[in-house]
Amino acid sequence: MPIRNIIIGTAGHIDHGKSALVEALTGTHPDRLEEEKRRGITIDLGFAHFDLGEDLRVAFVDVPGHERFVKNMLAGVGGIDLVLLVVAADESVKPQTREHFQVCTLLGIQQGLIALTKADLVDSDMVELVALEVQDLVRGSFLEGAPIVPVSARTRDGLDALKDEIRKLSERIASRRTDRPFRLPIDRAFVMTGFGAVVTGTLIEGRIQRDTEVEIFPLGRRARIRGIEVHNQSSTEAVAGQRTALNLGGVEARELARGMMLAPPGLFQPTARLDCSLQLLPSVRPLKNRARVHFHCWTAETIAEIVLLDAKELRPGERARAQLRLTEAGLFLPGDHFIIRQFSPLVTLGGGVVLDNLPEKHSALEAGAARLLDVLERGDAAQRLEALLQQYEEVAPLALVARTGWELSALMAVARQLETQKRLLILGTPPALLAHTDRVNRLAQRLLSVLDQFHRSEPLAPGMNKEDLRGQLGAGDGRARTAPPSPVLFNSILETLERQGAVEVQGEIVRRRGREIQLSPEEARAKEEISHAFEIAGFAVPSAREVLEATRVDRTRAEKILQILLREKVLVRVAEDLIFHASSLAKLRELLARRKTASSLLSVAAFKEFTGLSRKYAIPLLEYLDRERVTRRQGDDRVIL
Ligand SMILES: Nc1nc2c(ncn2[C@@H]2O[C@H](COP(=O)(O)OP(=O)(O)OP(=O)(O)O)[C@@H](O)[C@H]2O)c(=O)[nH]1
Ligand SMILES: [Mg+2]
Repeated sequence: MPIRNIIIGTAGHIDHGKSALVEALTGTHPDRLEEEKRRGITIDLGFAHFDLGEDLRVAFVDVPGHERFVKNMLAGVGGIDLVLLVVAADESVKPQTREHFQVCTLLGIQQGLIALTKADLVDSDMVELVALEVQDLVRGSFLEGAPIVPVSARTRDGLDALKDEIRKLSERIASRRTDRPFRLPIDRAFVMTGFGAVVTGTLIEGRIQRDTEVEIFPLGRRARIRGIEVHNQSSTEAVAGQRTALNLGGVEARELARGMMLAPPGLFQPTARLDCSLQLLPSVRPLKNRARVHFHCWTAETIAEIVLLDAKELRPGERARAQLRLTEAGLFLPGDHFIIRQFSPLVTLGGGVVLDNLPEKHSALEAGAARLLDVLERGDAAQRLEALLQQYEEVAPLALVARTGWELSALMAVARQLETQKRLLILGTPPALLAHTDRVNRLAQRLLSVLDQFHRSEPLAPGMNKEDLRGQLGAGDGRARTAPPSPVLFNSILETLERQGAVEVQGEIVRRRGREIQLSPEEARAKEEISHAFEIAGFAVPSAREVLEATRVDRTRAEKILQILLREKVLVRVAEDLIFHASSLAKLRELLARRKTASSLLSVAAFKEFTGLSRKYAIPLLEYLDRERVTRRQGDDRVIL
């Protein structure tokens, strides 16, 4: 039978018997530190586990109740499936009972149960009274209606009932997602003699294998997983929802610390800016725009400036959208819950959920940004992907993995669904980029208008050079300057437009379909003149400059007309400044053919003589004939082919 893993976090006021209860259930006292033992309080997170029957392994993350160590509690509570709220029957609800409970609510924890500890110290009336007070506290929350079990760690009364409730609740826990790239927030890092760096944490999503690489955020380093332990047992793999210890190679333990996050290499980006939905607790003072607070997410802790996006201040009990600017970057993804706490006095203010982990910097919401956040907050997977896609002209699928936390294959499945609805294009094999259809259509329109504009200002040009056209598409559309579309996207747009009959592509030249070069009567006359000048010159060709200057059109236009003649092959450029009329070259071929009947060997001198050309023209012309395979060089002579 496969063993299911659940992780229970304790919560509750100092001295209410959390650690004693964990010990009573697991046989392990979770306090590890010398100081904890001496002072009789928990300072940092403690871990212990036990098997409930053959198929359920229960791991505990035991947290400190002391108000000064709430930050340690926050580092532990992130990865739990279920909270065990501990309330001492002789003291009832106290400040950290309340605060820990609020934290669990803000973090979106779904399941939990309540233990009334030290039941041996009070009578049953008192137990009932405390139960009522606890019910008051949790009314309207995820813990409303949760089991309340009186227990005693001393007499062990109630422990079986508690285990029964844990088993029942475990059935209702949605298993953590193993179909996403893994993430492991580090809660401890230390050196183990003979092994090197070891980190521990709850694997919150995905799965990890021994001998694979991890990236350490925000350190920006990579390391190798040399060994994995799950619940103190060596293993080749760990899956989401397990307490995990990793032996890492390629990194020193002193470089590692609580708050860092392990993830697959090269997939994610650290971020110091988060757009989020933020909720303020009812019991605190209004939160001002630009307030600075402590920010806690998973095991990470840093300082955040809160930029309220749709309100000037956030009132107690209310929810608003905000951009958090973090002092230290970390790996955070949409859907991650976080807690904010005030500086002094140090109390929990509220919390929220990340909507966009890589947002633009903004301090108020423009319509577009507001729409994006709306969809990211409430949309389904396809809607969210589409909304993200609309932020880009085009984007690599992996860049969207970094903004969703989805596995690439899952992302592409959603993309293909959108593709069949004609919402996006998937280009390249393997898929190299995605582009939203709206954006692509806009780009196509822009391409046509750039091309029209080009034809208007360059009536003598056959069309626009592809690369120039692509470059112009990046010049921006009145708003921000954007990069030109990638060749892949550009060519795809061009192909579509060609198919639709809007443009014609000839080699490197693009023109509007049916667009002819349009010559004015004056230009047509100049074209005649230029052609004629070369024609009558025969082999004694003039320089292009002379010919162009003799026409009545200006130099630039004359230059273009010359280009047209060259393109139409009326004129042929034999060398840099050596242009012949096609009829002269035809005549030359004829002469050579005739000469061949006498002798196929031709010296430069003979060639000069019978064409009447000077050496300056004869050599390049012969070279041209070689290239055209009319002649072939042989020593100093030519063979007529
Ligand atoms: N009589 C009685 N004493 C208990 C029981 N559970 C705990 N205690 C005592 O209460 C004191 C505090 O217990 P802990 O388990 O350390 O309390 P805690 O909630 O872990 O405290 P922090 O971790 O510091 O927040 C200890 O002296 C325990 O022996 C119980 O069920 N009955
Ligand atoms: Mg304790």
